[in-house]
Amino acid sequence: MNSRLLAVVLALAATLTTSSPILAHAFLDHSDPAVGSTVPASPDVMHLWFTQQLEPAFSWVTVSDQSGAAVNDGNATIDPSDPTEMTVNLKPLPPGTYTVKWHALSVDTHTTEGDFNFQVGKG
Ligand SMILES: [Cu+2]
Repeated sequence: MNSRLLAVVLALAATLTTSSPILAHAFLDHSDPAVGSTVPASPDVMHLWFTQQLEPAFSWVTVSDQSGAAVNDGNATIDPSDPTEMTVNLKPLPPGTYTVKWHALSVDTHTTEGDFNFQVGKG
């Protein structure tokens, strides 16, 4: 194989490996409380739904207040009957802004992560 052909093959391989698997990754589909939403009262539980099934041992979520203190009560759990749903209990939340950070390992072995805010209003 001459060097010009090799360069073309390598460029094509790079394109395929960076673009093709993206649709298969587990991204956040929606949550409750919803991304960016304001809820009137402290929710007992945070639900996150993903676009793909998750590996429970390597997927987690934390919820923190504006000082950075964790307000999730225990670790996240993945619903065995619906492995696209991750749930975490919450401590009682005073009015304020909260940050949700999630990390997901999907069943195709790809990891993704992200964060978003929601607010608890004054009721
Ligand atoms: Cu993937």
